[in-house]
Amino acid sequence: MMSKLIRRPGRLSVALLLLLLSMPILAEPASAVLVEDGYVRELIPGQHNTAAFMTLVNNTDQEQVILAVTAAGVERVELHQHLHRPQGMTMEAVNKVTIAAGERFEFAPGGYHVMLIGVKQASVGQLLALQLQLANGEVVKRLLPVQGY
Ligand SMILES: [Cu+2]
Repeated sequence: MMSKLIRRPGRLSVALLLLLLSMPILAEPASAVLVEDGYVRELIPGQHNTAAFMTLVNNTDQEQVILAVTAAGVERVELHQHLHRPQGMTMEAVNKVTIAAGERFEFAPGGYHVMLIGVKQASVGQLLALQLQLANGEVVKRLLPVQGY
């Protein structure tokens, strides 16, 4: 009985955190592009590069284009894709990402990812502020949680 009472506040604060994370979307007029399930992979000690993953949802009936991404405390952000080459897996920068009308675009391990280069700090539990610059002029801002491997 005691342990249940102790665990409960933890669950409540997770629910509260999720609610707070989802609030910017509810409070602002709907963006042309929505970010779902976003996270940043924790920085391996001694390394300075990592990646962010998420699903982008085109909320409009027109094609949407991501031109650039910036992140707080990160020197350079690039849009990357993984490629299978004879010499093995390699990654390459792309200058934009296009999401067809009403479609979804996934940044996922082994595929497209948001490459974070020169990251000051990214440890589990931290939130990283990411900004997506759309071709329509809109800037989509999102706080992404840092997750472990
Ligand atoms: Cu990369």
